Amino acid sequence: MTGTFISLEGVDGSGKSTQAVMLADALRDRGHEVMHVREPGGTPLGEAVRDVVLGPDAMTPWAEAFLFAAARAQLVADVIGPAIDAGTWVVADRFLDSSLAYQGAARGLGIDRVAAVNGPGIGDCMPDLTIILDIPPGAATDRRAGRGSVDRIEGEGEALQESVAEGYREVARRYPDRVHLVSAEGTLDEVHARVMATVVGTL
Ligand code: T5A
Repeated sequence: MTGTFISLEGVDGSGKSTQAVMLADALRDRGHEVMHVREPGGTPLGEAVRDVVLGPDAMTPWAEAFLFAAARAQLVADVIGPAIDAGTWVVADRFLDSSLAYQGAARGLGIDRVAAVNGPGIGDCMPDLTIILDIPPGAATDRRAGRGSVDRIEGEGEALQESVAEGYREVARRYPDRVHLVSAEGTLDEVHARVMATVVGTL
């Protein structure tokens, strides 16, 4: 028996981290073994990459893409792959589609080229379901307001987030069987209900 892999995606501040925790808890309540991971991170290498890639030092778009891909390859090998093989459900706060939307679309590297770079590190370990939390970037920025620190990518402002949002819409058009857009507007419970309806309706 293999597990089920669900990834949550969206622009910065769309509510992914909050909804990932709520989804993991709801799946546990239904009796599933659940692992919750975040990207970049989830392994010692991944956390070190997170510090570098979200830190203040400038880097080229391809350097950024390779760093995210390296962290992802380690997370798949050490954590997600073994968990799926053991029958565990995995809820991921970001996965490959973040790289497709941010580096492939918004940075202009190309969705196909970024997918190709990530392919060897991921193999066949792809999500069974990807939920993109869809919200106007301005509303997501408002949600993040008052949190204090801003990382390098968040600090680039709303124009980048608009391009990311368009990138996610393109990803959803390309992979309609796997990727579902879910409105992230409304209360936490309203968004959670939409997420659960999508999980139950598609898996
Ligand atoms: N990145 C990442 C790439 O460019 N390429 C990649 O391949 C990968 C993996 C990651 C950054 O790296 C980039 C994308 C990112 O810029 P991060 O710290 O993980 O950095 O950044 P985010 O994923 O954007 O995390 P955030 O915490 O900023 O946003 P979330 O997770 O979308 O939102 P969340 O849940 O923390 O909520 C934000 C705030 O809104 C409130 C929450 O309480 C919180 O205060 N909120 C709501 N308020 C009202 N109504 C709701 N429905 C709400 N939902 C949440």
